[in-house]
Amino acid sequence: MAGNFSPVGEKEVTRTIVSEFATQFAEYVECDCIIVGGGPSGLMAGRNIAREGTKVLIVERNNYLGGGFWIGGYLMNKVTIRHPGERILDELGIPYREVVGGLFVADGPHACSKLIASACDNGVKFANMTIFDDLVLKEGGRVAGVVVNWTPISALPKEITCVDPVALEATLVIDATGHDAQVVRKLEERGLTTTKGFGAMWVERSEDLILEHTGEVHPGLIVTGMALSTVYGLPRMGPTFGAMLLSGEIAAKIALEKLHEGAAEALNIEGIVQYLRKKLKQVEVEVRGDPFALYLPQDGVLDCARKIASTKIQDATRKASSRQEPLYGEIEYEKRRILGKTRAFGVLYDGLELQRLFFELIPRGERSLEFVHILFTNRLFATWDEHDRRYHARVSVYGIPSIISTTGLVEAPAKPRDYYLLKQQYEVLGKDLLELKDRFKGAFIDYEDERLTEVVKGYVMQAVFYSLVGDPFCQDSGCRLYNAHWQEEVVFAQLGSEYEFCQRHRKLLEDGEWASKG
Ligand code: 48F
Repeated sequence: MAGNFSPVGEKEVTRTIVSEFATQFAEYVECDCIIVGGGPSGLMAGRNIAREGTKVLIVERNNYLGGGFWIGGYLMNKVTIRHPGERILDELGIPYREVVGGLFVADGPHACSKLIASACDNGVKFANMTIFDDLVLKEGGRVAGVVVNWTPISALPKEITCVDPVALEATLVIDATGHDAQVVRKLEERGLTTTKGFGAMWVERSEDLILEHTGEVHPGLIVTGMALSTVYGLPRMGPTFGAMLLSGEIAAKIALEKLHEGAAEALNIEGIVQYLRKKLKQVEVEVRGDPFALYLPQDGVLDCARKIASTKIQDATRKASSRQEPLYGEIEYEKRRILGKTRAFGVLYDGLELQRLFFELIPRGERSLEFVHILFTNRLFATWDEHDRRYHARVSVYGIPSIISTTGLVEAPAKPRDYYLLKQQYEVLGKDLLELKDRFKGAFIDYEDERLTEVVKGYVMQAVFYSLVGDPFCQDSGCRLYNAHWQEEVVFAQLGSEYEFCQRHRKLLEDGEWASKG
């Protein structure tokens, strides 16, 4: 007899679990942010970071999420919050009651489940029953991910569980493991930091101190919640949770600021437009805005995301002849980027293919050299060089359209030779690379560099000259059209030289019969 439920059987159920889990896991092998610990501070941080469209994974060793937030203390499930923490209860829609002035109480299960639900609603993904085991450390000791294993494996005797862990990469990691401060402790084991161990209880002081100390403790690693008391020797606080929620909120703010570094924000488009109008008097200059928002129809987003994902360079030493079909996660990532919900980190694209894609976004009637379409992006791209048979990062690719990369400007031209020599030493010694950058301050263009707009003007002029005379470059190292390969050359050509353009190019600009629009 037919039942009420759909006629699907065991195999479909199993296949669904396996494939859905595998797809999600594969996607989250590379994240913007990994949070270790799904207690109140980790959940709050994750919720607020994911709310901005950022890719966040919470790694939790238990099956259940929530850490100590289910229970107030002494196995009693009423949680207390001191003012101003009730603001977060309001934000999450958690019912509560003021008991005495400034002290609020809520039901643990209600508060905790609402916080978990809000994290999920905002797009946080979870790897539960997953235990943090170690860190991924890259150049200069920067934290670049976590090594994890299944929790049950760590609980079994070694002789029956010789199972290697796996690693997940992230731009940022947050330690939200509570009193254990497991992530920071790993750094300590490696001699990269020290922890003090948490102090005795003092509720009135500890909450403020936790908020004050929330922040980055090491490049790429932020700490939130009770882990801070272990790191800095702050008093423990007992069963009150306002500081956990507010510390998570602060950690999210700091993480988002860090994640936004390297974006094109520092570029003053209006300043560039004024410059172009001054230099090219007869030319109409127009700012169009985000080409995806303008020219990509809603139903074209997925296809465009797939195409962009397939321009990703997997290996800088292998020329990609036929592109592989990108993974689901890579397409989703590009979709979020197109919709302006996240940014590119560490992804390298094929510049010429990217240009071809952007070409398709240009209105048909404008696909000629009469129009100088210039597109700014913070995507990092590269072009293949037959000489040494590898891809090289580039600041710009000229054509229709010309694309200029703000991250390329930082990453593509080589830094001073001494910098690389010292960098090797710093890496061997595990020293802070930021300190090294400080030593070379001004010698190269960096993220959020206030000289960025000025420098980009030269690249915009290269794009203009490409359209005008078919050659964007000049041999004169003091001319803004010089094709610089070293940062020192960029700084000289764009900022240091006594003249802007060489005689020939200046004359071309002055005499130019500009018929094009832009
Ligand atoms: O302990 P926990 O709730 O940390 P929190 O967010 O909040 C602290 C309060 O609960 C309370 C307090 C203030 O009122 O004193 O203690 O700072 O949540 C920490 C989470 O991290 C997980 C752990 O299971 C818990 O859910 N965790 C700890 N170590 C690991 C881990 C690990 N190695 N791998 C994965 N998860």
